[in-house]
Amino acid sequence: MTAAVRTIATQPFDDQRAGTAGLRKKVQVFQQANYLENFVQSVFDTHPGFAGTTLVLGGDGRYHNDTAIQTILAMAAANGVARVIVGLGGIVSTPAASHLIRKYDAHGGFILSASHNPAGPRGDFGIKFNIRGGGQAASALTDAIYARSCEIDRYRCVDADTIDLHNLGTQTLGDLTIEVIDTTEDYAELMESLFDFDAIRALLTSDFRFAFDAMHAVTGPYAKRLFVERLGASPDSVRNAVPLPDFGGGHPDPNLVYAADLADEVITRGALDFAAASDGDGDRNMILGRGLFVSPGDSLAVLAANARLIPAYRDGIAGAARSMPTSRALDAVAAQQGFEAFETPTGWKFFCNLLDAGRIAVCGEESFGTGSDHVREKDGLWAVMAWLNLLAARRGESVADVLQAHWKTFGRHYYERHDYEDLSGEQADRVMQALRQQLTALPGRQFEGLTVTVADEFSYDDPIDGSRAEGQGLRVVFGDDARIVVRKSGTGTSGATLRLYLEERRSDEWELTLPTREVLSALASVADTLCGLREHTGRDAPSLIT
Ligand code: G16
Repeated sequence: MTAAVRTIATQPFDDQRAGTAGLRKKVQVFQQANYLENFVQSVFDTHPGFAGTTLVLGGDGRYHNDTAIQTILAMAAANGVARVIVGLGGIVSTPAASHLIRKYDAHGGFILSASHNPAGPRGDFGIKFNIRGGGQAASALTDAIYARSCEIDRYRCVDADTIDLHNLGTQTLGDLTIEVIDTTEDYAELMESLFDFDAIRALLTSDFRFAFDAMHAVTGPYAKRLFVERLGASPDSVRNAVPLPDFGGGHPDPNLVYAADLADEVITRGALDFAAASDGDGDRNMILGRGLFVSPGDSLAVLAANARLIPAYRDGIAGAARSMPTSRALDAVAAQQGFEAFETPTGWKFFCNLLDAGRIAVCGEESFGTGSDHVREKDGLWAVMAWLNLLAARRGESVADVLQAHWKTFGRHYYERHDYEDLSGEQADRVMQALRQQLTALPGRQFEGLTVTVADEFSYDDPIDGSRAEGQGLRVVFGDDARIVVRKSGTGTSGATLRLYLEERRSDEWELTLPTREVLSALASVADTLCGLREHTGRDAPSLIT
């Protein structure tokens, strides 16, 4: 049955430019009349070829997820989409959405999430559009969508009753077919095609003490399906497994601050052999081993170095990539093992061309993101599975054993990120400017026994499509020994967040297990001297250190 298409007049909003990963705003912003509609119609208007194709739709289950899905379904029907695949309950993790787009050859997908940001009526909401192939829209497309959103004067929708998202099956809305599917099944199958399930099952059903914390966000159902149903882990090993609209009032950012209880259990009390957590939309991961935290940069380097232990990479990897602020632990592995290493700007979208071209197989970021060429998003559960596969293959070795052997071979890159949150835009700009104006004078100068070899503003020329991204962060490099990086976050929803990244490499054996804070304190002082952090922010300390 054809549903009548209505054309609704609207006025543009001037703030729909995508950040590092889509459009993220307070829920109240998205609740304004026509706000979501304008953005979605701008995508339909800008990106050709939706008519008669498939779209993937879902989100991390946060507050406003259901309402937004109903709106997008009514608009998809009016814009000629033939089929929308929606996750049961409207829930699809970001990596699972990327997989579904690839598996069902969809023209693209809308992923509704503000990642790890808190949820609820006063929390954050977000939307991003992923293209055919599963990757995030590249900057050229997000710029075009933004330009369209600045001039939009109408959107299309059909009148529709509420679509039932809570039962599996097929419904129609005009000429649109809506399929509600259980995406955990597709995702578990994908994992089974990559990893040694028998070996991981043997590990998880032994006396190995394991826990995964879904933080009341999207990964709960996926983790239950994988670890408990497929791999035999005990049901209580998956914690906080029910996705809640407000994430249980928590902050589902898997790091030592927001997953402090788990960290205490594993690091301080040594009560588990291995534990992990994921974030709101399931793309981030934190890895913990008995007595220690695995920094995201180390995790990426260890997985790249041990990739051959994973069935999907048994022949080795062609290359790997990290974002510029991510520690150079990966580069040390690439240099020794002879694979290509790439340094890209912050934002997973910059990995996608390299993944599509087969130039890299694994990639990762300091912001707790790790992934591979199996999808075009970072994938929290993939990282957990990769570590479990590694530990199963190196049976008898603990996470600490694996890390110590790694550092002995490649050196250790001590690493910290200091976030200054809720600054004014001017405060953040003053810090950036203080450093920027010294860049040309820095090479050759010495600080705390370290000599500056390079000081610049990072730009990136994509080797696949030739596009150029400029202004991607300031970096002061002290050869292979250390680095200071400063940039402004592109994911916040209030004020400006400044990120300071500190990295120092040590390779003598006695220096491999020092407290990170101790190693990096001199470098932090150098950064303060160079950027005038205290002076320009008026803060004595960062808001958050990860
Ligand atoms: C997003 C991006 C990541 C980026 C992170 C932090 O992750 O996908 O590539 O590293 O934000 O970005 P920024 O430093 O600009 O705030 P997520 O997990 O928030 O979608």
